[in-house]
Amino acid sequence: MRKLQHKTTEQFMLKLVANATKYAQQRAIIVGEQSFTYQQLLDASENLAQVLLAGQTDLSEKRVAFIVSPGFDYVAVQWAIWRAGGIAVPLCISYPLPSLQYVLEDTQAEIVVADAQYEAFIRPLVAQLQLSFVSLQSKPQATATVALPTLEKNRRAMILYTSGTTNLPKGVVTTHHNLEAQISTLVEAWQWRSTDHILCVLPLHHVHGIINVISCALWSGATCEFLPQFTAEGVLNLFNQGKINVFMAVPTIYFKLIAALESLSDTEQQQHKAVLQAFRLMVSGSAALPVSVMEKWQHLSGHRLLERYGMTEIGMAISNPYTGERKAGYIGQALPGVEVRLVDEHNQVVPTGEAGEIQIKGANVFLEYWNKPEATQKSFTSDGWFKTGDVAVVEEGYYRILGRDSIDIIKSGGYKISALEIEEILRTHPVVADCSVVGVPNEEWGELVAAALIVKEDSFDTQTLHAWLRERMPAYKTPRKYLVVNELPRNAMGKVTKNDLKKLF
Ligand code: MLC
Ligand code: AMP
Repeated sequence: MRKLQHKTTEQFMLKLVANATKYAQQRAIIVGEQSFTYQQLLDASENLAQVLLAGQTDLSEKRVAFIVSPGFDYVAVQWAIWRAGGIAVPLCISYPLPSLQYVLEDTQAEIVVADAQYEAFIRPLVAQLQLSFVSLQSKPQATATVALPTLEKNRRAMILYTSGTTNLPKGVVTTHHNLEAQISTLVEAWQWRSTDHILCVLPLHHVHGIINVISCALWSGATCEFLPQFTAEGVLNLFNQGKINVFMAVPTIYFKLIAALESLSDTEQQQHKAVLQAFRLMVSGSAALPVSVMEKWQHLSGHRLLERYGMTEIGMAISNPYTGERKAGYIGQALPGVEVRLVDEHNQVVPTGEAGEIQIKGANVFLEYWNKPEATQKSFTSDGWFKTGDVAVVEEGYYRILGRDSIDIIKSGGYKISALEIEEILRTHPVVADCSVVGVPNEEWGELVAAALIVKEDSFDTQTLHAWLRERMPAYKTPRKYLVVNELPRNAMGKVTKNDLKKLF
């Protein structure tokens, strides 16, 4: 296990609660016609913390998984788990059951919380795994009240799953101290304020939505409005109400908003532009922002997007400046409190202007991969730098991403997808003799997942295969292109040469 740099008794949760108390009567959350104050959030999370504790004094890092629609209940459950001393494991609401089962088993979750929308779906799995279940539909009320536990800063707080260069996703463990560092650097750098009103359209099982959007907003006394299912029209309608002044999204979302705006008349476009120009901040990240998207967005909205770079393991690390030049095609400079260096294959810092792997140090960096000490150790240098696997260069003081170390990591719609994970599942299909998965460049999605297959039957059809895959993995991971081949391109060692394969698509 990695050695912690900090161990004090100052509490992240106490600060979060103190901030919320300061803004008690202000609106914290809006979903559709409903709105909730910070006081309601404090009350609901305290009640749920007591429900989870059920008379015990501390959940002592028990894993509590929750499948809850984006909105007030999601945040109330998240805060409740933290306040009760548990580890929050947010489940992806679009996962099929086998993917959820993997997360529940891998985290060794003991309690599952579900809202009305997901209760019937998840209950059989909860029963099969013999876990405790808390139904939000039944509006649970605490029967016993205990003093909420005192949490040291290095208490584990959250596990988020990330796909990588192994065939199964890994659980990234962040502590309360990590969360505070990840939030406060952004609050400072992007000048968050209590008058802000942000729209959340992102999924809530990844850092972009969880940290950058909801946690920064609620740390600052701002209002967070949810649009649980993204549509470009839905977003533009909410923008038009004139209250939202901060927005954060992945490049694919800006691409879709641009397409929606471009389909409107000139007059309508001008009306939208007048609204968008009044925003305080618009951020893009999770995948490379194409210069063309940045320029079109500037033309349509009058806004220069702020691009930043992050990762599940580190939160955000590098950002274009809030004030100062936001350079197209660049991710900016190190955020406050985050150390960044570029190194060669021997972990030696490269001279300025040369390409190297991005390595990160700071209180923002995660603690460990859950139950994977070897993977954790491999992802750090002997002197404690986290190895991101992303390659960059510094030009005129700004970092520019050049690519990734591994061809097996695909970024599509801002989601990180492991080619190996998809190949592993494909190989379990009775008709697939062999396969190889790659990401092919695509303007809208960044990359599209593409699978080359060697099949055992001529009558094979990809539609049936696609439906079969959909039962085993979330939609965003499923291949969008299939190609049946007689053989896969291989090198002298017999290894599939994925760069050659990409050319076939
Ligand atoms: C969905 N579709 C895709 C696709 N995903 N097609 C190609 N490639 C993909 N990856 C198709 C669906 O099959 C469907 O088509 C249609 O698009 C709509 O599907 P959907 O599921 O409703 O998609 P939509 O809601 O429009 O999703 C698009 C999106 C979503 C951009 C909103 O992908 C998203 O929320 N991305 C954000 C992911 C994120 O938060 N990443 C951050 C990770 S943290 P059809 O034909 O079936 O109707 C991280 C660190 C950091 O990266 O730095 O932030
Ligand atoms: P995830 O593991 O899902 O958190 O995704 C993290 C990865 O997203 C990083 O390692 C990068 O490869 C990529 N990423 C995040 N932000 C950017 C960006 N602004 N430009 C290019 N890639 C990015």
